[in-house]
Amino acid sequence: MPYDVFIVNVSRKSVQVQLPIWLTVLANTLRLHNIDFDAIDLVPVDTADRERVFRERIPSKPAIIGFNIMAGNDQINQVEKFAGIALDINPEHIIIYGGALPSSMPELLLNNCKCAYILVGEGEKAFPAFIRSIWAGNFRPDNIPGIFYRLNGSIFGIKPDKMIVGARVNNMYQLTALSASNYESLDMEFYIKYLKETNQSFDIMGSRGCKGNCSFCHKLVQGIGVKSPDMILDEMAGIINNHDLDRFYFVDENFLEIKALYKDFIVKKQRLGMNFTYRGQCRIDAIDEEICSLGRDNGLAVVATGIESVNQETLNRVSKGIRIRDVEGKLALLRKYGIGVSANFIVGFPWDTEKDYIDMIDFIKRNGLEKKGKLSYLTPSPGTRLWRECVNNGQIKDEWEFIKSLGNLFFERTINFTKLPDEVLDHYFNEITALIQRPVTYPKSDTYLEKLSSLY
Ligand code: B12
Repeated sequence: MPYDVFIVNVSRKSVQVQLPIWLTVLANTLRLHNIDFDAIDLVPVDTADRERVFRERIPSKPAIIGFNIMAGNDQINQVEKFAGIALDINPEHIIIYGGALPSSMPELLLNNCKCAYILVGEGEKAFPAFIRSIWAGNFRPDNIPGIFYRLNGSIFGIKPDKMIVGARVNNMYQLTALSASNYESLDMEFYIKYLKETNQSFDIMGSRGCKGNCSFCHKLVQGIGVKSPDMILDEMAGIINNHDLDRFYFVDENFLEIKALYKDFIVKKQRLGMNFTYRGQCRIDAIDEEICSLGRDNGLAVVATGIESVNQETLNRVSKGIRIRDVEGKLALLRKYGIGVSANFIVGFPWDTEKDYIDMIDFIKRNGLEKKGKLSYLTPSPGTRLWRECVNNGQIKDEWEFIKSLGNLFFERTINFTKLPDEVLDHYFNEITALIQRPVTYPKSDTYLEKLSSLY
């Protein structure tokens, strides 16, 4: 085994601390594949100490070093900095990037970044296969779908066109034990104490993928993969028993929407006599009496959903596939059952007018959504149709420079697509945000405040 393996979580500029789900999944799959590795999580480390800690942990002997990157919040620049430090220690270190951003633009990143390889899509099978391939002396792993690399100025690699993890069952993929989370490599005390201090829920993943095809959203995989309810409940029981935390947030887009999964989850939860509350996400049109009544009696505290715009024409133009007149009925249903809502809206569609924003304000007030949601600026995110359009029409001139400059993604205006002056768009953004934004509870301990305040 000539190369040791490291997976590194580099912080991003954010007002929140987030436990890296991706790292828990890679840690789990490496263990199941009997591959020894070290996880370096820089988030719990004091900001001023991160570089020193990283330098101490990276060996001088050549190693495989993996980083995750999401678009925005300066993360690409942070990752590049630490990848650069690793290469300073030994230029023969093999750097590989994975996650949403590298998956969305592998060629661009390989041409501009310090990484030698990029993993596009899911990592559960491809990452262990990549490591074994390097161990075997094969530095051109052409037979592993998803692995991209640069050679003599050209880029090689095959993008997986469907989910490659899990077995296909009917229209979906059943995720296996490979996709479970293993938390052993993380400083769980750091993350759990933060959640308790800020009264937040523990992020958990029940499924991956989305059937939607919105122009502004990037999909990591084609298809939907689901964990079995037993697997999900087992992960939840671990958190409840080991950390005395019984509030969860299903971060996957579809959890409540895959009704068979949700019902099965409830039946098994009841059978196990487990007690917890949770927030779940779904499209608003998936909400019905059955979900509400099942949810109310079984811990569903909040449904998070994207309404995006209150203008039907806009919803049609972005292929949202919902009718605004039905939305008010769905919101009323949630109210009737005493289930909270977190509603997401977007401003900045090219054809938006001031009237759209005045209507949005009315809609929020009429439906009691004050302090119950989030507002975003329409932002081109790498790998989306919107991004392509911006490149084609010259709104994004240099893709690499633009990616590096992405700041507080969705909450900071990057391009004004409307015909309104910037000040007018910003004015409505601020006014609607003040109305709808859920209050954020900030931590009190210095250890968290130091990390967050140094960022924004
Ligand atoms: C859950 C989620 C979140 C959660 C994260 C929770 C958590 N604790 O991790 C929350 C809600 C906090 C979140 C926030 C944001 N998110 Co988000 N999020 C997602 C979502 C729905 C799923 C991601 C996930 O956890 N999947 C499960 C894990 C297992 O998959 P994964 O992370 O992709 O990792 C797999 C592979 O990518 C690969 N892999 C990952 N890393 C690495 C590293 C190496 C070395 C290797 C080899 C492989 C590898 O292997 C893993 C296992 O298969 C995706 C949607 C999507 N389609 O991916 C959006 C998504 C990733 N988010 C996105 C964005 C933009 C954000 C925000 C920046 C938006 C915002 N401003 O609010 C913020 C970040 C805020 C912050 N403060 O940092 C974008 C990223 C776009 C892009 N091209 O980069 C996505 C794709 C949404 C979208 N459709 O636009 N997000």
